[in-house]
Amino acid sequence: MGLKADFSAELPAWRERVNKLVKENSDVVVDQVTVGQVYGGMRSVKGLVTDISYVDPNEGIRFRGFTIPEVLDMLPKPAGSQMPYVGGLYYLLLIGEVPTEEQAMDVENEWKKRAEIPDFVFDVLKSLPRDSHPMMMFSTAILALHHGSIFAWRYQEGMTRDEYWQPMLEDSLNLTAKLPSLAAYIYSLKYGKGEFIQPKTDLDWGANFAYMMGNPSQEYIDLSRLYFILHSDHESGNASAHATHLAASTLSDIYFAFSAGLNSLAGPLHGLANQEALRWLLGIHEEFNGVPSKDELYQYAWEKLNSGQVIPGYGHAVLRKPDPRFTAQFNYAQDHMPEDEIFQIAHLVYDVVPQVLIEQGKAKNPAPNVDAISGTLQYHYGIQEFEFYTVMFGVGRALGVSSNAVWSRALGQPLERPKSLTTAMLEDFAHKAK
Ligand code: NMX
Ligand code: MLT
Repeated sequence: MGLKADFSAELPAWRERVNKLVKENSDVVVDQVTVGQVYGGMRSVKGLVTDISYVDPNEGIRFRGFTIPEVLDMLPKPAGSQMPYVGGLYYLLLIGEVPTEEQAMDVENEWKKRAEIPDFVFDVLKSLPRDSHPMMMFSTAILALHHGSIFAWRYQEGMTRDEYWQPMLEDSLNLTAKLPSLAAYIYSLKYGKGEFIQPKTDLDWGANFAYMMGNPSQEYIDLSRLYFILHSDHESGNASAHATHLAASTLSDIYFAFSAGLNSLAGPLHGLANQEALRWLLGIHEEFNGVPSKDELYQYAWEKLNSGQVIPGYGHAVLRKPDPRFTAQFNYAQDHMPEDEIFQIAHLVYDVVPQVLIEQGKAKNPAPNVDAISGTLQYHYGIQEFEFYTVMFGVGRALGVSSNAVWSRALGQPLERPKSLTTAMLEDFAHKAK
């Protein structure tokens, strides 16, 4: 059938379901908004919809209804590999069903056909100062790729709203196909790693990334697949997904929209926390000349909090238990690198920091999120330039946000435009409520 035909087959039932829901229930109240939420980053306000993933505060992410262990177990895997094809995950996110090996390979093959990056994108990257943050380089390169947007071109030519999803899917496949090479190219250019290693046509998307990063070991190939799968989606309210959705809701194409998403991923409260988390673990290693005792770490964590800093990798806007994306990477590290001292520190931090945050009494969630451990594994496998980790987060995140963007087009989701109020109006609400 192929991905496009499978998507096409899913669509009529979804359109009917959504049209019926909205037509018959448009006035049904889903949520109320408090002054605290209006001034508090809209935390927990239910105002978005996606069927691609859902984050339960206690259980964590489910992709299309499946937990992370289920996804890792059910998706087709290359022979001899512990982790599945990333193409299989993209199929699951887009179509909503677990793919057969043939369907997963269909996505992988589409990616191979579309992987070539135009030369001018490399020229743009080469023209940037070498001390640029790699997230700026990545986001700039994505914007440059807009030049080839099929959606933008078809929109100018004229097409019906029902057709919007088709060029959006084409663009999304074209975009995601290029990301492993683009990220690996930025890595080799920025950190002077010598001649860029060209992708190999016989490797899958995840394996090619590991190969181009200069570590084609089976362990790093599997870790790369795991990393991209785990970072792909986290429902639609997180900053990078929401920024992508907001930008795309103006009918801008996926290149403009994903670049917007990346720009929000680049903040330390979001994706950049992974580099900060590793910086903090390495700082502990340096301070104590190795792995500290529990008491020493307890004191150190308090000093950090007392100096007004956050503990990177801990806390979450939605989650209230350890993030299963943390657990999956923690288990991988436990299996493959238990002797690594930075991992041992990450383990100790996991034992000590939640208690410190509970005692401080501010964070609603004292548990680790995905960023608490991801850099530790990358560092172990030789990717030691930790500014680069958010680029890798972005490569993974593209899978989720582009799947959402295609579905938004397919279901005719409108321009997003919530209403703002003034402080005086909120004071008035407060006054009347008393
Ligand atoms: N260390 C210190 N203080 C914290 C932490 C933490 N890890 N987490 C929350 N707090 C504080 C927070 O700064 C806030 O303080 P104040 O009232 O003085 O403003 C208070 O606890 C209440 O915050 P919450 O409601 O628990 O968290 P919120 O939803 O506002 O923010 C995060 C969520 C993730 C931004 C926050 O927990 C944080 O800053 N964590 C550290 C950075 C991090 O790990 N970010 C990565 C998130 C995951 N990702 O991949 O994007
Ligand atoms: C994410 O993966 O986007 C982060 O965990 C942040 C979030 O969900 O708010």
